[in-house]
Amino acid sequence: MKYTFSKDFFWGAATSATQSEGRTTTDGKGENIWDYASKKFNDRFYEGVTTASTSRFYEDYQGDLDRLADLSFNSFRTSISWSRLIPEGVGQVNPEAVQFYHNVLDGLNKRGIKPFINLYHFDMPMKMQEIGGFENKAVIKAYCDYAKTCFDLFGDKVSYWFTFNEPMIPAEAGYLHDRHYPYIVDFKRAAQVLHHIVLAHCGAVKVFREGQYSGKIGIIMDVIPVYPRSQNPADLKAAEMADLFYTRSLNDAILKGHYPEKLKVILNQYDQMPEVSTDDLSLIAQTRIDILGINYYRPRRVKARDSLPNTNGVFSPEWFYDNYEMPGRRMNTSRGIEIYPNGLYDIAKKIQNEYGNIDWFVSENGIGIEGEEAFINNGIVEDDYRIKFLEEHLIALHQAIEEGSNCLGYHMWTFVDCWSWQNAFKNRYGFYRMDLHTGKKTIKKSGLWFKNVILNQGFSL
Ligand code: BGP
Repeated sequence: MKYTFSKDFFWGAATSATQSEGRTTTDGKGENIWDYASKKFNDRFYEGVTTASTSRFYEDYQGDLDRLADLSFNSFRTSISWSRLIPEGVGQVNPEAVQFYHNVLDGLNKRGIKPFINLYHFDMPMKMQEIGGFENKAVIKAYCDYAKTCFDLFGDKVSYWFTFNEPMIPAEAGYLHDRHYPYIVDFKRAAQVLHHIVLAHCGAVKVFREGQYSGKIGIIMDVIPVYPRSQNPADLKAAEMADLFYTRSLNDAILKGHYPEKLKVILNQYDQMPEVSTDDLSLIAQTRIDILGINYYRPRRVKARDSLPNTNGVFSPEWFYDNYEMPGRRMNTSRGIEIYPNGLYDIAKKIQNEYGNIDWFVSENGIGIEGEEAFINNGIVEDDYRIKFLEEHLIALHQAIEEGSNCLGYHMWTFVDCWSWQNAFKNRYGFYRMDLHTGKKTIKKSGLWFKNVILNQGFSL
């Protein structure tokens, strides 16, 4: 069986500024929440590795761009670091950062690799966090000004812009689930942050449209498909609630222009409604994106709760469902998540049927494995598990495309092993292995396999 993708299909990989460039100290970069938290709350990070030790993209970008070209990528996503470009979050622009991003963009374009540029990948400048981060409306304004600065500076070199990566995460992980700084646990504040991120997204799109910049603008979202344990009404209800809180809340706002009515009712009932004005709602209603990126790693399986929630505790979407460990599920034990390739097909169908079949692409998909050195043979990581993972996900995607999904490309997470938000270098995701001691980057078997897929516009099985 041959799986062929269109000639202009986007093939590439994604990374982010904080995870690849890292904290550098002599070039005018301001601190962001990760630079701060990985030092101050060092024990929350695997082996205490901070943002100072990443994959050295800042120093080695020319080498990395050559590596991308070696893989025959035609596109590549990274993000601009807000705190590198504007160290205080507002005001003075850092000339060294301007030069650096020009060099990166020129280097990509020169190699025929389309830059997909994201403006925010979890990396709030510390100065902005000190005044409340996205809880404070002034930070929305600062973000929109930063977006305009990026469009003005780099607009003629970028054809695809993205306002945010996984906008749910800074709200959910930073204000409810204690995973990201500022480690606040308070649903209503998380909801306020999420709403303000939606407004920041809308504001940046507005700036982009008004400035008549060339290219397209979109957002990268994490749409975890929800599967109920069974067709029992209680399980179906649990799935509906998980979907409502974690997917439809954001997706409907971004893709349909309004929040789900049912969510408002529940939030009011539990006194968890954030401040939302009619002006906010009309801005959301007017905002449309050109392209959607979808990050997919795992499904979400749920069931009806086995016990009553502690209603004296913190309000949480988990009051309405339990996570379900399906017997027989395939696990990536390094990260503790299920592998379910068909989820990608289901996402594609959802976009096709519920969200107007908008142009989209897989903006992240990948498998992080602990202890990959065990698979090194003759100096190369023989990551057959990653090749299998890719094949299975691409087959699911191919089927959806055959059935009319407007999927324009596939980006893998990631091209060189990189630092991760809590796990630092525990799980490796790259097409290239990074030796943490020497900094040497060596292609893995999956990188060679992927290059062949690109050259052949697909693969046979
Ligand atoms: C995504 C993020 C990436 C990346 C990836 C892998 O959600 O957008 O930045 O980190 O997940 O996850 P992790 O690094 O937690 O293993």
